[in-house]
Amino acid sequence: MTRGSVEDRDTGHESDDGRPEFHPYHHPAAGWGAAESVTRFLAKEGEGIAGPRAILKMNHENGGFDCPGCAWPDDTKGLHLDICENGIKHVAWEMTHKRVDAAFFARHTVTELSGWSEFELENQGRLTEPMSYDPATDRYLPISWPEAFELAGRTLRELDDPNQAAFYTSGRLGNEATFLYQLLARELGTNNLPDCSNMCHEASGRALQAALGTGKGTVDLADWETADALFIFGVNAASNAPRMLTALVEAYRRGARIVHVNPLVEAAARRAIIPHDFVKMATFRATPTSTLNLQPRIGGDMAVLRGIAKAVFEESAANPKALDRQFIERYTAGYEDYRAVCEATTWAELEQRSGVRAEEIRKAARIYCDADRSIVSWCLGVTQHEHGVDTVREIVNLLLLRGNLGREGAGPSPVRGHSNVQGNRTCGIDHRPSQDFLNRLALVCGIDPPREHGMDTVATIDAMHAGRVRVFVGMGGNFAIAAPDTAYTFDALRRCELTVQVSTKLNRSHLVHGRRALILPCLGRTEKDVQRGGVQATSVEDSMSMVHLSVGMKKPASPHLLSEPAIIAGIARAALPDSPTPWEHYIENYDRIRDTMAEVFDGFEDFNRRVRLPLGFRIRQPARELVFRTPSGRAEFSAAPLPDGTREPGTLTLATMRAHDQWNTTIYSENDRYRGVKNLRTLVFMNADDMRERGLSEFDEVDITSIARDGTTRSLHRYQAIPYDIPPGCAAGYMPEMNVLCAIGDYSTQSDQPIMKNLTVRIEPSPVG
Ligand SMILES: Nc1nc2c(c(=O)[nH]1)N[C@H]1C(S)=C(S)[C@@H](COP(=O)(O)OP(=O)(O)OC[C@H]3O[C@@H](n4cnc5c(=O)[nH]c(N)nc54)[C@H](O)[C@@H]3O)O[C@H]1N2
Ligand SMILES: Nc1nc2c(c(=O)[nH]1)N[C@H]1C(S)=C(S)[C@@H](COP(=O)(O)OP(=O)(O)OC[C@H]3O[C@@H](n4cnc5c(=O)[nH]c(N)nc54)[C@H](O)[C@@H]3O)O[C@H]1N2
Ligand SMILES: [Mo]
Repeated sequence: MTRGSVEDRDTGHESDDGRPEFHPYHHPAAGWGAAESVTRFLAKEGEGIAGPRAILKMNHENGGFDCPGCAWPDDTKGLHLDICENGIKHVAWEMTHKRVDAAFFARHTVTELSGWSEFELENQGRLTEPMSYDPATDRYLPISWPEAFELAGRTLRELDDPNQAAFYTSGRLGNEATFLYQLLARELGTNNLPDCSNMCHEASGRALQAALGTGKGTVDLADWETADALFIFGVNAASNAPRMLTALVEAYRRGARIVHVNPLVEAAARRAIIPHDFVKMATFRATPTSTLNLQPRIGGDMAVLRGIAKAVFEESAANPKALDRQFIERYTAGYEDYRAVCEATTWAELEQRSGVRAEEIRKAARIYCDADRSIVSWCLGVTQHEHGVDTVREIVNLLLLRGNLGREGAGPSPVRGHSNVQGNRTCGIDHRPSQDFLNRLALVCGIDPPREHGMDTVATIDAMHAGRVRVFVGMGGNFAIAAPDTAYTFDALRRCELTVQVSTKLNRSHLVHGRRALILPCLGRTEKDVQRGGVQATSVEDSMSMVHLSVGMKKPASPHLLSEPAIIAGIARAALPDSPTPWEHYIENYDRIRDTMAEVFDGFEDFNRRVRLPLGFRIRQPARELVFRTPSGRAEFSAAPLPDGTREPGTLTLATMRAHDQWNTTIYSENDRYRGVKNLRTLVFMNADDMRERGLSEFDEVDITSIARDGTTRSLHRYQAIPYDIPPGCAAGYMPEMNVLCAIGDYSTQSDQPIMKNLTVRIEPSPVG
C-alpha cells in the first residue's frame, strides 16, 4: 500500500453511534488507525497528558523509563522512538490527572463500587493514599503508612505457619523490588510466591529448562534481524507485542520468510506499518508481514510442528543437508526416539490432530528446510493448554533438527507478556526455587529460607478457599479477575483474614477482599522515585534477557505514594522486627540492593556498573553458548505423544484472549480494531458452519456453557455470536470476562497453568425473553 492512499487513511472509525459493529478489517496493522486511536485516547484522557512526542522523549536511553507496555526489547541500534500505540496508551493511562483519593472513598461504599465495570473502576484515576477497609461502614478509610505496615506485619507475625501467607506478583515489578519481595517471603518462611507467569509462560519455562537447561529464549533482537525464516505461533502481535511488527516488516523487506500459525489470521499476519512510523506519517508504507499462514484448530500446534519435523525427515532421505547431523550428534540426546515417533505418526493422523492439510504443513517445512537460520517464536496460543510443555518442547525438537540453536539468527524466542515478568523469575519469584539459589540466598543474606516448594496461582486459590492461606498480598496486578474461575476465586479471596493490594489504580481486587483489607498505592514506572540517596532507578529484563535501568521522571501522582521497594521494606520490618536484612538501608539507595543481587545471581556480576551501560547488559545464557545444564549435559529431544484433540459431539473448543483495546484486565474501550469489532466485548467468534448448525446469525444472543473435567458446568449468558474465519469446532472470546468459564481444576498437568485457551463449551441460542 502506498503512502496516504485512501484505504490506508480509512481507519473504519468515522461513525460511532455506540452500537455493536463488525466489519472485517482490511487495513495494515499500526498506521493511521493506530495514530487516530492514540490521538483520541489522549484527548479523552484530558488536558495536560503528554502527547506522543513527549512520551517518546521520556522513553530513551540513559535516563528514560522502560515502556511498561510489553516485554519486547528496545531497538538494538539505540533508536528509542520504537514505542507503539499500545505503549503510549499504557503510559498515558498511568499518567492520568484523575485521582482516587480519600474523598472518593468517602462518597462510595464498596458495595456500590462493586456494581461498576472494570473500565469505570480504573478510569477513576490514580490511587493517592493508603486505605483500610472498614466493615462497619463498608468503606475504605484513610490509614497512615506506619499503621498500614503494622496491620500487615502483625497479621503476618501472628499466623500459625508462614505458609498461611501468599505473595502474588504481577509482572511489572522491577528487579530490585522483586528481590526484596521474595526475600520478605522467604525470610518469613514461605515459598508461596504465585505470579502471573503461572497463567502465562510457565509452560515455556518448564519446557526450555527441561530441554536446554535454560528456562528462557536464547535469541535477541540482533538474531531477529538476521534470521532467514521466522515461525510465529499463537500471538496477536499487532495488539500485544506491537513492536514485533517492526521486526516482521524489516524481515520481510530483506527477504526473510515468515510463517504464522494461528487459528485466526491476525493483523500481524497480513501487512503492517512500522509502529513508530505513525508519529511521522511521512514514511508511511505498508509491507506484507507473512509468507504463509496456517490455521490449525485450537490446540493443534504440536501436530503442526511434528508434521514439519516429519517432512524434514522425509526430505533428508534425498537431501542429507536437511538435517544438521553434526549438531545432533555433538550436542543432543534422544534423537533416535524422536525420529521414530515422527516416522510412526501418519500424515492422516497429523492432519486430523492439527486441522491443517498435509500440503500446507509441507509448505512450512519447505520454508524451514530452505532457511539457513530459523527462529521459532510463540506466546499464549501455545502455552495455555494441557499440552503446553510438550508443544514448546516440540518447538525445540524442530529447531534442534537443523542446528538452529547457539548461533546467529536462530533459536527459540518466547514472547513474554508483562514488561518485567522475565526479570521477576530471574530475581527469585518462583514457587519452586532451586536448591542452588536458596543456598546462595542463605549464604549472602544470612537467612534460612524454606526448602519445600510453595504454591502457585491455582494452588493459592484452592488454599485460600480451604482456609489454609489466610493472608494474600498482591504486588500489582488484578488477581481477582485475572485468575481462573471468577466465582471461586472471589470466594477464596473473601475467606482471607487480610488482603493487601499494592496498586496504582482502583480495580476489582480492591472490592473482592478479605475480612480486613489494605490498598497500598505506589509510584508508577513513569514517576520520579526520590529516596534519601537521591533519585532512584530500577532495572528490568525484557523478553530477550536484556537488563537495563528505568528512571521515572514525572512528578508522582500524589505526595503520599511510596515506591514498591519502600512498601515491601515497610511490611518486612513490621512483620520481621528482628530481621537481619538492612531494609531501611536498602531503600535509601537501590545500588545497595543491586550489590546484594550481584552476589546472589549468576550473570549479575558488577551489576551496578553494567546496568548503567547505554543499552544495559545481556544475562549470559548457557544454552546460547551450547552449554546445556540438563541431566545429560546435552540438548534433549522429547518424544511425547500428540494430544488427542477429539471433542464430544456438539461441543466446541474455546480460547480466551485479549482484544486490541485492553491491557489484561484493564479495558480501554469495547473495540477490537484489527478484528473489525466496535462497541462489543460480550461476543464469541465462531465458524460460520458451527453457527449455521445452531441456527445462529451474526449478533444473535447465545449462552455459553463450559464443561469442566470434573463434569461441572459454568455459564455466560447473552453473548453475541460473530461469524469469523476460525476453524470449525473452535470459538474465541475475551479474557478476563470469560474466566467465569475456566474451572479452577482445569489446569495443565504439565505446567499447572490454567488451560485458558482450551475450554470445552456448548454454545446455544439464548432463550427468548
Ligand atoms: N496491548 C496489550 N499488550 C499486551 C497485553 C495486553 O493485554 N494488551 N498483555 C500482555 C501479556 S501479560 C501477555 S502474556 C501477552 C499476551 O499476548 P498474546 O499471546 O498475543 O495474547 P492473547 O490475546 O491471549 O492471544 C493469543 C493468540 O493466540 C491465538 N490462539 C488461541 N488459541 C490458539 C492455539 O491453540 N494455537 C495457536 N497457535 N494460537 C492460538 C489467538 O488467536 C491469539 O492470536 O501480551 C502482553 N502484551
Ligand atoms: N481467561 C484468561 N485469563 C487470563 C489470561 C488469558 O489469556 N485468558 N491471561 C493471563 C495472563 S498471561 C496474565 S499475565 C494475567 C494478568 O494478570 P495481572 O498481572 O494480575 O493483571 P493486570 O490486568 O495486568 O493488572 C492490572 C493492575 O495492575 C496495577 N498496576 C499497574 N501498574 C502498576 C505498577 O506499576 N505497580 C503496581 N504495584 N501495580 C500496578 C493496576 O492497579 C491495575 O489495575 O492474566 C491471566 N488471565
Ligand atoms: Mo501474561
